[in-house]
Amino acid sequence: MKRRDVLAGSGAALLSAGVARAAVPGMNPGLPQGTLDEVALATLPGKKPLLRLSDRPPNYEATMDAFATPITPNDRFFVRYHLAGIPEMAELRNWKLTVGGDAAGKEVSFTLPELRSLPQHQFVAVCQCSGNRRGLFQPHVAGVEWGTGAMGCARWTGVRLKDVLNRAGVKAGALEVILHGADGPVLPATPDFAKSIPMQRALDDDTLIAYEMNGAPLPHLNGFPIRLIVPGWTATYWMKHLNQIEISSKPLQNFWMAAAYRVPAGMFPVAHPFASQTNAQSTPITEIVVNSLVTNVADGATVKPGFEIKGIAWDSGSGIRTVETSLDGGAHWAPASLGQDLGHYAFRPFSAALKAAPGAVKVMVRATSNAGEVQVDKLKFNPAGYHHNVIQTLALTVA
Ligand SMILES: Nc1nc2c(c(=O)[nH]1)N[C@H]1C(S)=C(S)[C@@H](COP(=O)(O)O)O[C@H]1N2
Ligand SMILES: [Mo]
Repeated sequence: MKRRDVLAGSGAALLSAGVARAAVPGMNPGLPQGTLDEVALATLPGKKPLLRLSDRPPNYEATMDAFATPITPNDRFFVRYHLAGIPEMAELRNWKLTVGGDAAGKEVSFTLPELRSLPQHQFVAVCQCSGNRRGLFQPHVAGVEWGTGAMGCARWTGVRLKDVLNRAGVKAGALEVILHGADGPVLPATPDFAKSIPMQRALDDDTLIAYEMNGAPLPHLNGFPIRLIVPGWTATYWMKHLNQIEISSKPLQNFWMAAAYRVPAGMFPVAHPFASQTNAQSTPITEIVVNSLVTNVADGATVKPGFEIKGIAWDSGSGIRTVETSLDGGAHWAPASLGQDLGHYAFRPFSAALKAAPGAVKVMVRATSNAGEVQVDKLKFNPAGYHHNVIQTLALTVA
């Protein structure tokens, strides 16, 4: 039996019951065969069916139709955990946030009502796992073999992280803000999940502690009662069940900063480098790369003449300038129409009529950000499988 089956609890029972399972329709054929064989639609408490990649910890991605709207519904939002010790709702209701650390003026704590009494802010932003599309890497790399659904876009409501930090007081030598969540390892030997962000990003007006997602309390598995929102950065910093913040004069040195979530130095240029965690070889993954996804038709489908291709595009927060389609292998590009603008951190819908004669056609789609960043023709290979934003090509038949 494979290790994943052993760990998967009820999933393992299903598999060993000898249920012959066909691959879920619409799954990207570029995923590793083992993933195509094992992934199933499954329902977590409070959620509609999602694609289950693992159960302990729960790693479930959204199905493509969850992206038909630029806001992803809470019950269809993906779920990603590193560790399987997730506190129950009853425990989380007695929640308290403490803020301290060696570069804090004093230690302070907040109950949820106290937090809610601070000035409220909200915006729409994409929450995307660094490893979204890892399963499409060629050659395949180790890690959760995500397809295209380890992401979602929501309206987040909460308070500015800087307002909370200022209650404790930020001393002159403050370098990083360290974030802890209430979840933890099941076995004490596993390193606890803690992350840090640079001071500049922590004091940014757009860095929020959110208590609402799309107008409702955060779902249990998306971080109830509060999580950090670092719009424009990949979701590894978006600490769920946030219960402890340290204002620190030293860089956080743990597995999750020093070994995981790093990309080769210089491979992905960013506007604001994470200097205190960068070395000659590598740097933490931070700003999301420009990307797009066709959401109303899967590779290999047959469509009617004049079919309207629909999808979403997003980047790290400059906003989307254009989405274009090409029917001739990238020699010519035609602009798609952009839809509703929910803010520069949000999914931007697009649509384009497929002007192709009956028969086989290969449709390429690429997005360009307002910062001038374009999706790549060729994968920027990195061993951890991050930042996959290769131009999507769909083989369609018009009939
Ligand atoms: N407490 C806690 N927060 C966390 C994580 C985690 O394992 N524990 N994983 C991070 C990662 S890597 C991702 S991709 C997002 C996933 O957010 P979601 O489960 O709400 O979709 O949460 C981030 N915050
Ligand atoms: Mo992630």
